[in-house]
Amino acid sequence: MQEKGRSEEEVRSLLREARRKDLSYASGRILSSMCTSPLEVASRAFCEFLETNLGDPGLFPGTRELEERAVRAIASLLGCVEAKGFIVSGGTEANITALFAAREAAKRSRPEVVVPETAHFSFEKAARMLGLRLVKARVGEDNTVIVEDVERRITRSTVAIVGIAGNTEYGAVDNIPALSEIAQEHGLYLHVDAAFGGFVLPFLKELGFPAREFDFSLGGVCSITVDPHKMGLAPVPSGCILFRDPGYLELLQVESPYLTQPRQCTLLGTRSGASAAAVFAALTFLGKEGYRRVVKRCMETTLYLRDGLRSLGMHVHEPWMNLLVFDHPRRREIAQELRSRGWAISRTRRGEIRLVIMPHVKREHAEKFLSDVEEVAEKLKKSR
Ligand code: 0PR
Repeated sequence: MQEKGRSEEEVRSLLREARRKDLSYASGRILSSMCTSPLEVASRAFCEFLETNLGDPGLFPGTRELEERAVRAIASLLGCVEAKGFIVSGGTEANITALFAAREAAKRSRPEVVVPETAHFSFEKAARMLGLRLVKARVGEDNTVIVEDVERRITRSTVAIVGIAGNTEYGAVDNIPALSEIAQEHGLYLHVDAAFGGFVLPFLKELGFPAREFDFSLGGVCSITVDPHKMGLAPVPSGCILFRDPGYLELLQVESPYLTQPRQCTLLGTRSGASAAAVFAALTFLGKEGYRRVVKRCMETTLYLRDGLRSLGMHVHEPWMNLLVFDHPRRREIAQELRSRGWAISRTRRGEIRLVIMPHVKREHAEKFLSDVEEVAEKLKKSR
């Protein structure tokens, strides 16, 4: 660290310089991210609550109330108003919290958890931290977990099974109703990772798209991860973990006698009240109607891209939500060319090209993307 501080102007100029190197969602060129520009009202809320700390909620009872209201709103969206939980830092923390609770509840000497092989890498982190053996169940052609394979892998050591409502690579939604039945039959904990799908699926259904059940309306679902900093349009960091039975929270409790609350259940100690305020602001500003509109627009753009890419000869997987995966024999060169033209795209583990159509991806960006794909495909044809 340098000895003397610099002027605010100098500091700000250094910050601007760094920021210029970043990509921006507003450019419409980020097609690889599950995050997006947060709503203005949520960003403002975030800034206004910067100093608040929900690790010591007695000092910030107003902010704590906003967290409770945000949690209640998400719980009611996901089929159980009574579900309890927290606004956390994101999907990773939420998934770790859920598996922590499941492990504490089951008390097995060599605990195992069965996850779809498509599970996000946060489960790998959770398993390593919690001393859980991660047992991977196979997925079928549609990229959803094969339910019979999950059941086959259950042993006396299993403490939880996991289903994904919107998996990271394909947006595919596991057969959560079947997993719920299995969980109930075996008396097992079922966690649903709806980090991405939680703010999409409830609205898809209302918009008339086919959408599988995934939430607390299914009796076997014990906890759900959902990320406001993905399709909830809240700033990073904001995730949410919900438990149907508040008893699970008690299992996570440690004593914090010198704080304004004598017990704490979250993984983090000092934690952002700004996230809670921002999530509350986003939910309250948009309401269900607002989210439905956002999802509708994303789906229109997704289907527009699907049709456009198909007409250009790409093999496009039928989208489950606003996430599109396509393939072509020369996919590696196509991806490379598109990247060199400034598109941020990602690839699945199998090598297909993956696009996440977040709200910052507008129709005009989709049009430009398709015209670039067309040019790239033409160019490749000639270079054959
Ligand atoms: N569960 C699922 C289904 C996810 O897709 C993700 C993240 C997580 C859990 C973990 O959430 P956090 O990253 O909030 O802890 N999915 C994205 C991914 O890994 C995250 C992401 C977001 C990646 C923005 C890139 C990016 O630019 O692909």
